[in-house]
Amino acid sequence: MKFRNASIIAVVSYIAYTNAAALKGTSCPPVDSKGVQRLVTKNKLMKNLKDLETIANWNGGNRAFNTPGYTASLNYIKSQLDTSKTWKSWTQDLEVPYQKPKVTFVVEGKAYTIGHFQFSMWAGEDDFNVEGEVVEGPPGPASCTPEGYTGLNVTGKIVFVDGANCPGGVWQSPWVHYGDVVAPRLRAAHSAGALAVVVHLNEKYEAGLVGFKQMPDRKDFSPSGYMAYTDGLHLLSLIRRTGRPVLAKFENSWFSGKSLTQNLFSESIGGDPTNVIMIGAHLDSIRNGPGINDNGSGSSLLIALFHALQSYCPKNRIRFAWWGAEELGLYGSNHYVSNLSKQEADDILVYLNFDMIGHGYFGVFDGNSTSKPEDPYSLTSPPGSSVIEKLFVDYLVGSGVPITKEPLVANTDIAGFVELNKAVGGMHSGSIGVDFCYHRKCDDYTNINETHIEIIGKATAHVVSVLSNEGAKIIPKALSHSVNEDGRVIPTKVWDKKPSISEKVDVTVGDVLGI
Ligand SMILES: *[C@@H]1O[C@H](CO)[C@@H](O)[C@H](O)[C@H]1NC(C)=O
Ligand SMILES: *[C@@H]1O[C@H](CO)[C@@H](O)[C@H](O)[C@H]1NC(C)=O
Ligand SMILES: *[C@@H]1O[C@H](CO)[C@@H](O)[C@H](O)[C@H]1NC(C)=O
Ligand SMILES: *[C@@H]1O[C@H](CO)[C@@H](O)[C@H](O)[C@H]1NC(C)=O
Ligand SMILES: CC(=O)N[C@H]1CO[C@H](CO)[C@@H](O)[C@@H]1O
Ligand SMILES: [Zn+2]
Repeated sequence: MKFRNASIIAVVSYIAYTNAAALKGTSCPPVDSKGVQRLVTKNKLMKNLKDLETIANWNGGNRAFNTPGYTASLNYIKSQLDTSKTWKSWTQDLEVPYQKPKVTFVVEGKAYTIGHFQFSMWAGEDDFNVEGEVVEGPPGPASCTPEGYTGLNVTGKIVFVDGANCPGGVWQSPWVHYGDVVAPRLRAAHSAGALAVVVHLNEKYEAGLVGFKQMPDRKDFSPSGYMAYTDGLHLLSLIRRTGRPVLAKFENSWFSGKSLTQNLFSESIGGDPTNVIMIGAHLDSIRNGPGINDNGSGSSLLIALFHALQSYCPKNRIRFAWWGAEELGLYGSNHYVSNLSKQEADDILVYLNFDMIGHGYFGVFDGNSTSKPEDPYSLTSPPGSSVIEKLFVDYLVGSGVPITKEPLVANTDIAGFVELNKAVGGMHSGSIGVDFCYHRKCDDYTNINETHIEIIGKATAHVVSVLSNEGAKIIPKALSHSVNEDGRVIPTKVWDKKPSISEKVDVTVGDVLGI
């Protein structure tokens, strides 16, 4: 009986859907969870990702900020948005500063490829140009402490150290934390009087170094870099075989510039403009690869939802945002938030974020999160966030899907909206430790589990439908506080250490070594 009713409803809503399309928005049904879910399918989600991958392949292998691949990704989505008569779309320009290091390491006339630990807090301040003898450092973990250098005179020399994990260091295969392996070595070599230090990447660190924990202090940061495993073996055999000092020239200089990029938006023309449901994902990739899980997967979900929602007239207005320059430090979303007028800020009811939803676990952002002093990236969830969390959790639990509580962190596009005290939520399926291809070239189409992304897609379809229909009743509205002399809202800093260009971007072996 129940089943029979359900199928009748399904037929009715299908008719409503075709009518709505025919009427081109003159009259159409409110968003219906089941109907939207039906239209968010794995085929559609995967098709968008295939297209984004093709775009990366045609544009030098990535879709990063300030590259043709980003522009092509933006145009690809925009051309789809522009087909709608019931939604309006626009872009927002922003100027983003960036820096690029140029590192050279030449040993007896042979140039070795060196990765720069480019994203320390002091990026840009460490131009150097040194010349000296290259010597082998203490073996293995001994180079993690100053004591390891006992009996070894490295004063004025470039020390080449093994990159094995340090005692107590965390190694989430295949990743190893930068802070755990690199920072102690830089400190130790520096205190032993070395002129410079080059870390020989361990062959086990297939994916490289990542993370921004325990950054070295400026005073510990002597000229430094890392070398790939095979290159390092070559250098070692050279040092060992020549019975005389081996000289190297080690140089680094930074190039700084500014470049324009865009955020892309689309919103329903209909729907209550004073209770806007915002849904965002970042569109840029890192430079090392096509960025299909990170974060093409979130962008794909937004495209699929956009198409699915064309059949409905949202009760509360729905606005999608594809952010630019996230990977450089959340520039796109922060710019958007800080350019809102008081009215525009007040009109936003909630913000949902989707990035890296292609495989791993089913992480739902914690709506009751509190910021912890020991974790500078942790955030306190604004009021209403637990309502959003519950919508996701109830849906997923009801579908028999296991859930992981995902802490609310400042290094996502959510941060700007937390600073407006807006209810936030969304899903995330894990990065380091779950996604072997995180920030690597292999983050391509085949890195996506289509069952996984579909489950998250349908859960989101459901939550967006509920929020579009009842959001104004179930979410407390956060009104903005003060405005500056230009009439723009002043976000309340929840975190004074927001990722900057130097901190946000992970240290990977990628850019330089191309893996
Ligand atoms: C270490 O080497 C430097 C440079 O070769 C030299 O000036 C210094 O005296 C040496 N220190 C010791 C303790 O041998
Ligand atoms: C800031 O917002 C105003 C409208 O409120 C808009 O006219 C202007 O173009 C925006 N500026 C940027 C840089 O996006
Ligand atoms: C979040 O906190 C609220 C209020 O303290 C509580 O009612 C709710 O059960 C909590 N939700 C979760 C998912 O922990
Ligand atoms: C794909 O994801 C689903 C849902 O998380 C999981 O059950 C399945 O094992 C995954 N498949 C692979 C090949 O990992
Ligand atoms: C930093 C990064 O590369 N990308 C983001 C992709 O999305 C997840 C979830 O929002 C973020 O944690 C990552 O920072
Ligand atoms: Zn990323």
